[in-house]
Amino acid sequence: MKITAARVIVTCPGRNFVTLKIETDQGVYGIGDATLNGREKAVVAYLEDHVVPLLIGRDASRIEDIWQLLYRGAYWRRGPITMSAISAVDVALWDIKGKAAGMPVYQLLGGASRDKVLVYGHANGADIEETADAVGRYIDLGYKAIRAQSGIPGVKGAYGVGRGDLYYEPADDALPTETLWNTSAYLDFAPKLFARIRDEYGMGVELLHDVHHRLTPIEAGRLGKSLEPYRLFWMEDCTPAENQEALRLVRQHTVTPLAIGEIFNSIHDCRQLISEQLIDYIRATIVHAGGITHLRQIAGLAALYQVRTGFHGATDLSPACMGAALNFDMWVPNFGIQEYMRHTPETDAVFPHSYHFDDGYLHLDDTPGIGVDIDEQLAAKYPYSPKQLPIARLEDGTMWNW
Ligand code: GCO
Ligand code: MG
Repeated sequence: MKITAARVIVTCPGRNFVTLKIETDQGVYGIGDATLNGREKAVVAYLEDHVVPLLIGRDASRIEDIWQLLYRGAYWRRGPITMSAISAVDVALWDIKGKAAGMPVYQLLGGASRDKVLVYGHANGADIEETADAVGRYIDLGYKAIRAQSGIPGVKGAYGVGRGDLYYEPADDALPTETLWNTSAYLDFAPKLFARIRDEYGMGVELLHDVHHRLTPIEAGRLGKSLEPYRLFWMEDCTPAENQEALRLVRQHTVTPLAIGEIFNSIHDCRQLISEQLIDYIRATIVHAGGITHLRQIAGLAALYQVRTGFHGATDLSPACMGAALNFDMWVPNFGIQEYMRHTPETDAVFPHSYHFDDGYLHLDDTPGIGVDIDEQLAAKYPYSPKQLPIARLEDGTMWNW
């Protein structure tokens, strides 16, 4: 089966998505997500200028060889742009292989290890009361696991406070929104938030929290310790994790489970975190970490150390990524949880998909491939629109981590 064409489709049904579509001489095609939030055009150029010309005429069934060609052959390894582009090719080829075999991708990986995929949703509010109410609404919707984020008194634009309840979206048009950060206010506030939520809803729901790279290791240790009474499922991205060793200090101070990795793009970003058991969940995901082919290696390493998967699944990862992730989640032995931020109805219409939410889980059917398509005519109605993620500064103006 020969690759005859590969095209990059950019669409903005509320937010930008980059999709690679690969066509073959047998009429079977596949799609893969290549969206890198706020830096979308860099991946478009990488794909169009440097990857697509290499694909034409190749055997679409040789997924591993094409992965190695794009990784080794570029000479310049790793990095989010390269790895997002490789991922898009990889997923599109798995999609093709599944369609050609008449099987969902999880069957090709080794078959289902579970019947359905546990997900967590995002409850957020401007203050503790609003956030507690939002948690209640997610419980009513059937969610078994809920991430809670709240506005913090004295912190303008705290991370995670959305503009809508079900459809949180942080990116803004053109220039980045400037937010403020205050670590002391946050460290005092966060335990009060979770005390309030546990007080109202008891221990029967899993609670998660995203620190979004804001703390130093010793601060993260303090936060984890202060949240222990509320038995979090995980505390996410407590420090920027370029320095993997730093997590040792956090571990020495808390038994709150740790999840890291949504901005990682290679196994080398998390090798030490995993092999020293410095984290409990690895969040690297299909679109930014080299596709199904590379995630299989990361998950295999993680399994040796009882680290489980918890893939990133924010709205800036397209339904094509979600379809690939869910197929992976159905198979991977050391599955933990899958993040699920609902896409808007406009996005769902551009990407018809076979997965659906019911009673706290996402469910897949037997649709061959990744189970997600793109409606190109509809996609064309939503042209690219420049977007930027917010930035954060301390009160004296110092740049901080958003
Ligand atoms: C998450 C993430 C997102 C990111 C976003 C950036 O845990 O879902 O932290 O909210 O901020 O994906 O593009
Ligand atoms: Mg996160």
